[in-house]
Amino acid sequence: MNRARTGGAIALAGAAAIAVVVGLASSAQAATTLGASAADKGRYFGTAVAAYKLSDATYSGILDREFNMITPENEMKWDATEPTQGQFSYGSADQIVAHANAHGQRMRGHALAWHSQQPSWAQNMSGTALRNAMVNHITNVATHYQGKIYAWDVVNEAFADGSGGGRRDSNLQRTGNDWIEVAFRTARAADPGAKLCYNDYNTDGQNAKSNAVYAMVQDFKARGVPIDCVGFQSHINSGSPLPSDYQANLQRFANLGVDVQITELDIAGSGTAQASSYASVVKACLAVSRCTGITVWGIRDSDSWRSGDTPLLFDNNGNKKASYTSTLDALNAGGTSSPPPVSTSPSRSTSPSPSVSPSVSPSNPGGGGGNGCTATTSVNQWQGGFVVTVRVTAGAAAINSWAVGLTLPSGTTVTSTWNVTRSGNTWSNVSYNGHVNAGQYTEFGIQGTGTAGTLSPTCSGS
Ligand code: 9MR
Repeated sequence: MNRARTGGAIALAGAAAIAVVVGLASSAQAATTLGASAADKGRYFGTAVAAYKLSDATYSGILDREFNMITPENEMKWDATEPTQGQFSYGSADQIVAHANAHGQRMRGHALAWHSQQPSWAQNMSGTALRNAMVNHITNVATHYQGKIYAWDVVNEAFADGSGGGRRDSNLQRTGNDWIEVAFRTARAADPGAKLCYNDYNTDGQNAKSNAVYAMVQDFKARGVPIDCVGFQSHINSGSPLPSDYQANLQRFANLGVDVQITELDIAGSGTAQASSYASVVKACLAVSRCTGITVWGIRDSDSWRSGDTPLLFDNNGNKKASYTSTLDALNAGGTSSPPPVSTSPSRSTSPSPSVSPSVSPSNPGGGGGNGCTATTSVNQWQGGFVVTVRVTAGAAAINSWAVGLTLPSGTTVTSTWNVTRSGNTWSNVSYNGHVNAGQYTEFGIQGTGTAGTLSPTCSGS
């Protein structure tokens, strides 16, 4: 039924011997699995995986043949990993990570902070208690998987649907608008090598919701909040069709200086219509150099969260559908652009002076003067905790190292820092951010408990 072969394979069957030889030679060059073909383009092809299905030989057979990236479908969510406050449970997620390690697959982590699938103890929390619980959760989970995750969905689905273009109301949102950037800073501190993504649905074309996400990413990049990638879930159906500006939307985010990834692709339908939509998504990703990979949200139609829509690439028996063939063909047809070189180090925050000034407050005037640099601080304060972002701006000449004098008030405790080394009240550059060009800046961060108050940083550079 769905075992239709490509035109090339059909041609092989009826061809003369010499043509068979030629045909074999060319088909040996085209990759025959999704993962291998994506890898030829410097990208990955992944799937969501449920730990309890790994013992199903058909399921794991397809997984290990076709896919080189895995997202746990539910096993890394808050309810699964911290069912009781402070007691972490990693069994099912660890099982998936072990499978990935054994089969050369990489991992996308999903998801550290989300309004949904919270354990009941967190659902019942608010304010400082919830904020601190979120930070503790992210710190523990990202630390447990430190070095094992290619990219984390740090925050999932934080924006509202519809034309309003604002944040979704949730218990996390009510802890303060800065909850998203605190989540990203916390994740960066725990696993500096993981790419940190914001992930959402109905953001696949330009609309009020994706515009709001775009503005957030732009703001984060301007202020040095660590964000590396944006995930576009791409759950496509008749109520949420594939937008005509899908590629353009990916591109405009990429132009902000983040990777883009298609994170939960499924397309309701069947036959050639579905197959053609899958090919369109693949082509769009290949055409955007910072689109680093595609993940489908399950393997067989029967594995889908909405199996009635038959939205995946394999039928219930594990046979390849027409959509599989169109996807592989589109991958093999290839893009002309490749993604940027893979880097395991965190993105640097050194960048030209932004036109956007920090929107957090208070922002203290520069301190120090002299010796080539000034330091300013922006404080995000919530009840019981804070993040201080310190900006080091070079003067009229470039500097190769810097040290900021900054004393935090008594009663505060530093819980994490990023992009800096500390010795008492002196905060110095790390290897990758000592050099700052004239008039430009780099930023580092300090997270802690207590009240940061008004800070008076000094700066010396050389
Ligand atoms: O596929 C997941 C399903 O098994 C869960 O029951 C559901 C619970 O919320 O979450 C599904 O995955 C969702 C993903 O985590 C976030 N984006 C939407 C996905 C489909 O609902």
